[in-house]
Amino acid sequence: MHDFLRKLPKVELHLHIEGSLEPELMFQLAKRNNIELPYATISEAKAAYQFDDLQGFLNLYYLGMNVLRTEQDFYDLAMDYFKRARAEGVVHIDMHFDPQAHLQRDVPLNVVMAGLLRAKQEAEASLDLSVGMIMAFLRDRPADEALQVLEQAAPYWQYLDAIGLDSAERNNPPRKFQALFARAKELGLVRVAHAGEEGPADYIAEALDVLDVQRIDHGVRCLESSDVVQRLREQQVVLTVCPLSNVSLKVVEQLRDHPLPKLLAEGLKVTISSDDPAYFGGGLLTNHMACADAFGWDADLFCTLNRNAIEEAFTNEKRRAELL
Ligand code: ES4
Ligand code: ZN
Repeated sequence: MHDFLRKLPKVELHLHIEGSLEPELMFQLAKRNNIELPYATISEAKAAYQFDDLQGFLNLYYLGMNVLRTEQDFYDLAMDYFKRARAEGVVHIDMHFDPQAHLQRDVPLNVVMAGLLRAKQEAEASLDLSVGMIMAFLRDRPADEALQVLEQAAPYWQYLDAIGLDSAERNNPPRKFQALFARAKELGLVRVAHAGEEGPADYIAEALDVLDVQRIDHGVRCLESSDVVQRLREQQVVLTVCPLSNVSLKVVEQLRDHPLPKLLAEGLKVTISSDDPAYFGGGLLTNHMACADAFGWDADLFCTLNRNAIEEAFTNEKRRAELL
C-alpha cells in the first residue's frame, strides 16, 4: 500500500506554507538574515516540536517564520516545499499563507506576494505542480485589521483563489469575521475557514451560515452535532482533514482514535491534508501512509479521497481533467 500511495498523484487542499518551513531552511535563512533563533541546533528545534494544543504550536509557528524577511526567502520557502511535495507524488496544492503574521513584523505584503507568486509560477511551469492561493486571516487578531489587509491586497486579488480563516479558534467565532467574508464574496473570492478543530461543532454551522464558506478546514468536531453532520452530508461540503496535525495538537490522542472512519461512515466528503508538515511529522505522503497503517484502508478508498480533493481543488477545468 505504501508503494501505491507514493505513486498516486495526490492533491492537497490544506497546507500552510509557513508551516512547511523545515528547521534546515530556518537555520539557513536565520544565517542569511542575521537573525538569532531560540534553538542552538536543528535537532534542538525538532525536539521542541512537542505540543500540548493548538496554541502551543502556534507560538512556535509564529516564532519560526520570523526568519522570513525578503522576497527570496518566501520564494525559497515555497519552492523548497513544492520540490519536496512533488517528489512525494503531490500534483496540486492549495496553499494558505498568513499576511498579517508578516505585516506585524514589518514585512510588506508585496514582499510576501512576490516571493510566493514567483514560486507558484515556476512550479506550474517546470514541476508539473499546480498551486492555489488562499490568503488566510488570523482569527485571534482584530476583524478590522483583517478587512484593512484585504483592501490593501487589491493589486493581488486577481491572483487569489480564496480567503481563509486560521489561528486560535477558541473564543474567536466565525461571526467575528462576517464583514470580511462578505467583502471577499463581493470581490468574487471563494471562502474557506478552519472550524471544528479545537472549536465546537457550532462554529462549523456558523462558518457555513454567516461566512458562506465552500470548505471547512478540519471540521472533525462536527461529530458532536448530528445536525451539523447532516448539513455537511446533504451539501457535500468538503472537509480538509489533517490526521497527523490532529495527533500532534492532541485533538485526538492517537491516530487509531481519529474520527476519520466515522466521518466516512457518515457519508461526508473527506479529504486528507498535511496542514503544517514541518511541525507535525511529515507531508501528504506520510499522512496517507499513517492512515493506511492505522485504518487498513484499501487503494479504492484512497482514490475516492483523492478524487474528492481533485473535484474541489482551486484550478481550471483543463488541469482538473488532467488530474482526474
Ligand atoms: C494552523 Cl493546525 C492550524 N490551525 C489553525 N491555524 C493554523 N495556522 C497554521 N496552522
Ligand atoms: Zn490549518
